[in-house]
Amino acid sequence: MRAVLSTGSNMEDSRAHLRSVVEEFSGELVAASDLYTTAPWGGVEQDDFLNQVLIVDVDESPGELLRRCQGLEQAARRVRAKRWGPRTLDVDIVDIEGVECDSGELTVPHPRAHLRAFVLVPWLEVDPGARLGGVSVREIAAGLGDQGVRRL
Ligand code: PH2
Ligand code: MG
Ligand code: MG
Repeated sequence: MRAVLSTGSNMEDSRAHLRSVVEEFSGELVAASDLYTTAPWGGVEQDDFLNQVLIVDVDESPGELLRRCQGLEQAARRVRAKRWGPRTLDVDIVDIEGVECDSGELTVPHPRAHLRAFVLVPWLEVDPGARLGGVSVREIAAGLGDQGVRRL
């Protein structure tokens, strides 16, 4: 099962937090984007984020993948203080090939991915032909304009 993950951090050693996800999936990694510095999305005043997109090929169900992502967030001692606020590590499932689900626990494709250049721009770097809900990611990203996403 091929999945697109978006990772983000704007607290502590953000590079190390993002690296922990690459290491967790090292044997299943298809592609990893460069790191991007990104202006905070969502209206909360906070430090810029570091974001990355990973494409992984895993031998597990969407629910199992979700729990693995949550385990990584817990390992980074993530606290859910504020919606869209600062975090040590966020690991989101953006898309899973051939899967659509809305279980309350997990919604795939990610319901806000199409609004977030910090997800779409790194995704395009590793998969220029990417599609989200049947629509070209390149076209969606072009419609968003400049959200302050810069490749490091
Ligand atoms: N994550 C959020 C809210 N806002 N902004 C950027 N630039 N990057 C993020 O990863 C991010 C955000 C909550 O998931
Ligand atoms: Mg998120
Ligand atoms: Mg999340």
